[in-house]
Amino acid sequence: WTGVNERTLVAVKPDGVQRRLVGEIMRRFENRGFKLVALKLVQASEDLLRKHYWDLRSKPFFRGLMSYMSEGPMVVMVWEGLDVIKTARNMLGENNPADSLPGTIRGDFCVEVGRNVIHGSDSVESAEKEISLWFGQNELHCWVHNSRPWIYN
Ligand code: DGI
Repeated sequence: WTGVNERTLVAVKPDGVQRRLVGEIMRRFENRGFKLVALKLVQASEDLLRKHYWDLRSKPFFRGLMSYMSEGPMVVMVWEGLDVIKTARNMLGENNPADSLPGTIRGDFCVEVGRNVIHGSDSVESAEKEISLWFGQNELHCWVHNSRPWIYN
């Protein structure tokens, strides 16, 4: 069971919460076999969002992105499992929903990059950074997934 402890940060953005997609999105991650280790509803501060999207600070859409992400609460979660970072990105679809295949979250639920419903970490480094930004150590739960032997061989 090496590698099954990989973690990623997934966040349902304010549009996803408003559009009542939280349950549907969580169901997809549960059904896939991933383990939920942290979860909260949060109205992100500007400071937090700035840190989260620091790499995009010089992009022309940055101000719009900050305001979009502040428009309401988000559901932020950490999912754990084998290759979860890459698999979650595949489940999300492409950054631009128009390039996202049907069956992916963005491919099924949105049409515009500026309202693309969900975030997922894109690498081990960004997952670690984002998880520590959004969650305290005591909010990350260690528990045994009792279906583990039926998901991993
Ligand atoms: O990791 P992703 O969310 O797939 O993509 P990213 O880290 O390059 O961009 C982060 C978010 O920034 C993305 O989910 C939506 C927004 N964004 C990225 N490119 C554009 C954009 N927003 C607008 N309006 N226009 C863009 O070209």
